[in-house]
Amino acid sequence: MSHRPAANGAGGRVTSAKIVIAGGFGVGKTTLVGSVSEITPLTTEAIMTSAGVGVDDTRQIPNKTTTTVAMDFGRISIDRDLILYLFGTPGQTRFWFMWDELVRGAIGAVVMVDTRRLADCFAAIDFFEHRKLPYLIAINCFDGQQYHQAQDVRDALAIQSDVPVVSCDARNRESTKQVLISLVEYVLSMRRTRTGAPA
Ligand SMILES: Nc1nc2c(ncn2[C@@H]2O[C@H](COP(=O)(O)OP(=O)(O)OP(=O)(O)O)[C@@H](O)[C@H]2O)c(=O)[nH]1
Ligand SMILES: [Mg+2]
Repeated sequence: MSHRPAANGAGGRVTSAKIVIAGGFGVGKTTLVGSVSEITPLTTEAIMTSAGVGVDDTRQIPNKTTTTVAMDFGRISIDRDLILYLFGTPGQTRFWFMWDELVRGAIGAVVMVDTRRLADCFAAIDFFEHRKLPYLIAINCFDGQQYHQAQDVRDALAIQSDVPVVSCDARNRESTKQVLISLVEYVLSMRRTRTGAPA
C-alpha cells in the first residue's frame, strides 16, 4: 500500500493498493478487470493457438478465442481515498512464469473459480498460500447459476475457514466491485489481527 495527500487539498490521504486477479484458464479474469475498471483496461489478449490443445479445457467456454499472454491492468476507486490497481494474470500454465512478477507488492489476491472446473484453481491457491498472500475465492457464476453452495466449495478446496468465499458475475461492475471490497476488508482484518490494532 502507498499513501499520498488527497488532490482536493482536504488534508486526507489517498491510499493505493495492488490487487492480483488470478485463477485457472478462462475463468473470467480479463472479464472481471474489464467490467470494474474505471479506465480503459490494458489487455494482452492473443489468439489461442494449438499450444493449448489438450492442456486447456475449453468445453465450458466454446466461444473463447483469445487468451491473456502477459497481464490485464485496470484501476478502480473504491471511495475518495482508496484506489485499487488490478493486475490480472494469464491463465494458461505456460505463461505462469509471469505470476512471480505480477504478485510483487500486492496486498491480496482474488482467486476466481468456475465450479464446473474446480480443480483448475488449485494451483493458484497453492501459489498464494505458499507466499502467504491473503486471498479470497470468487465463484464466477457463469450463466447466472451458482451450481454449488459456498460451504461446499470451501470443503472441496480444503481452504482455511477464515478465507472468504463469495460469488459474483464477472461481467457485472457492482458485483465485481463487491468482491474487491470483500478482499480489502479481509486483508485489513488480517492485519488488525496480526498487530492487535483496534477495528
Ligand atoms: N456467461 C458468462 N460468461 C463469462 C463470464 N465471465 C467470462 N465469461 C466468458 O468466458 C470466457 C472467458 O473469459 P476471460 O475473461 O477471457 O477469462 P480469463 O480468465 O481472462 O481467460 P485466460 O486469460 O485465457 O485465462 C469469455 O468468452 C467470456 O466472455 C460470466 O460471468 N458469465
Ligand atoms: Mg485473461
